[in-house]
Amino acid sequence: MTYLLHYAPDNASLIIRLALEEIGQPYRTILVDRRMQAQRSPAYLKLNPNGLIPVLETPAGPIFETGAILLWLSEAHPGTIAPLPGATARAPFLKWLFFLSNTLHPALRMLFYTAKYAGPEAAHQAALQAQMQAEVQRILALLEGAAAGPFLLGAEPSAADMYLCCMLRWLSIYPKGQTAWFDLGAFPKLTALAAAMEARAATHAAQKAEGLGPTPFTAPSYPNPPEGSAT
Ligand SMILES: N[C@@H](CCC(=O)N[C@@H](CS)C(=O)NCC(=O)O)C(=O)O
Repeated sequence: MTYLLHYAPDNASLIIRLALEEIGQPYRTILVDRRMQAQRSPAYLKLNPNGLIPVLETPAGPIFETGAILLWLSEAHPGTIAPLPGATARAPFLKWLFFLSNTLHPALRMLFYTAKYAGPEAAHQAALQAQMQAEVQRILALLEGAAAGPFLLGAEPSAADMYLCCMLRWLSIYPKGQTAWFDLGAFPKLTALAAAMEARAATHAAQKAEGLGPTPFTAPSYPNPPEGSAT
């Protein structure tokens, strides 16, 4: 069976693409055209009633939620993108995976979709932006202190690194024109982690597929994808 990844360029589906590339499993992709709001089409809502990207179609059915997809893939392909159950690094892996998914990713969503959370008032939106910027700085300082190096858990990359590097990328470039507050260089271990992930063949494949440019994590630029658009 070939997996089918419902994706939009430079969306959270990028994390799943990196994981599939690391696993080395054949997969196909299908564009969710955000310019047409295809994530809200009846057909897509049957796959993910939240109308969010990504969805991965698997023999177990369609899975949504990035963290859940990563965990499912790590179980379906043991020893590829996560420490095995029972290994010393398994508990830290789960801890950081859930932390990224439950804490950092929602903070990014509030930065990127501020009106959805703060409503139409400019002052409310500015307050939420400021609060989430401070929250992201706190989270990244915590990860900077915890990262074993070169990857979060040590010598081997895991799905948690793929998740983190994509979020570091997005913080550098989104929302357009509002990223002056963010400086990856303030976090040397996370910068080294991003550089280590950038050197991997899986990243090169994702760069090519989604037009991510030469340094997608350490010094990202806006994508120039062969199809679709990021927003
Ligand atoms: N909790 C979701 C969040 C996914 C998410 O935020 N996806 C964004 C793209 S990166 C999306 O679908 N945005 C479209 C929209 O909000 O309409 C997950 O982990 O998969």
